[in-house]
Amino acid sequence: MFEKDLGNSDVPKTHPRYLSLKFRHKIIEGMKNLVVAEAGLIAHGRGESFDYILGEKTNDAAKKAIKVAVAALLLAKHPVISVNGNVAALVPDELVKLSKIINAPLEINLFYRKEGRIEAIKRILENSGAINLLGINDNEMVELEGLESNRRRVSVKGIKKSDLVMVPLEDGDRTEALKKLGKKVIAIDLNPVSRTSLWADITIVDNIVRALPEMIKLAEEMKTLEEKQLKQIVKDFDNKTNIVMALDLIKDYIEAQKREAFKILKS
Ligand code: PTJ
Repeated sequence: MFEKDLGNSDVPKTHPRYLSLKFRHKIIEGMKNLVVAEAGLIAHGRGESFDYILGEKTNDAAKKAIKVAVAALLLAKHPVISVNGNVAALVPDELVKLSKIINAPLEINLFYRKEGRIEAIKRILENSGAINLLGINDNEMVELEGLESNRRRVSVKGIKKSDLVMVPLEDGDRTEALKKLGKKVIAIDLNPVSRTSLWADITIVDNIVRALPEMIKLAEEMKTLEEKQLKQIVKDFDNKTNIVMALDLIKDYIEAQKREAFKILKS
């Protein structure tokens, strides 16, 4: 009935915000053991606000983008999944599972460098079954052109040689740099108008905690599709239209909430 692992507060599973609290505590725990950067808490809070105004569920635009993203990952020659602290804390098992199904390595790539973080993230991913993690061996690292942040350091076996990079919860600079280097980019970002969302080829406007399980399910189903069918799925997609759909959803959700709120205020 009560979930003891939610820090010091016992939160009953029946609590209306149970899931949101569960993931909040994963982020807090992650920060305590160096997986998550301090700024990761703020990034998570920003994500929560967008999730709230998207109705906290996977919307139709996101479902469409998820399907296209899976098709693109299955088609890519060298797909890579970039992993930062927040993602590792929230969905380590799912990252490893997806990486294995679509045969795309996980590459740890951090914005905030702090001693011990790479090791902490490596530990959490290996506990979830990851093998051959990239981004942990200094000898393999090179610098991406056109990028000044720590994220410029990438693995020659991973992001450097990739044709497609999936970047969940990313900052805009690297997405822009990756695009300028000719890579295809899949973003998972709750903010439909972040620079990452706008620069990406395929933008999944959804919470990573819902998007990844959905991607795993679809990847299992779609891996038997023929190349021609996968290509058609990618070809039929228009990212701009999809972002507009996500924005319209926010607008409609807020309108509906406004009506509901005024009913309560009146009574
Ligand atoms: O671990 P590091 O050092 O690589 O740092 C990771 C963070 C996330 C701290 C860093 O990349 C950062 O500061 O990111 P930003 O610029 O705050 O962008 C994060 C984006 O992810 C924002 O647009 C948020 O709305 C979005 N976001 C936050 N939580 C989620 C999310 N999107 C999907 N799912 C979430 N759970």
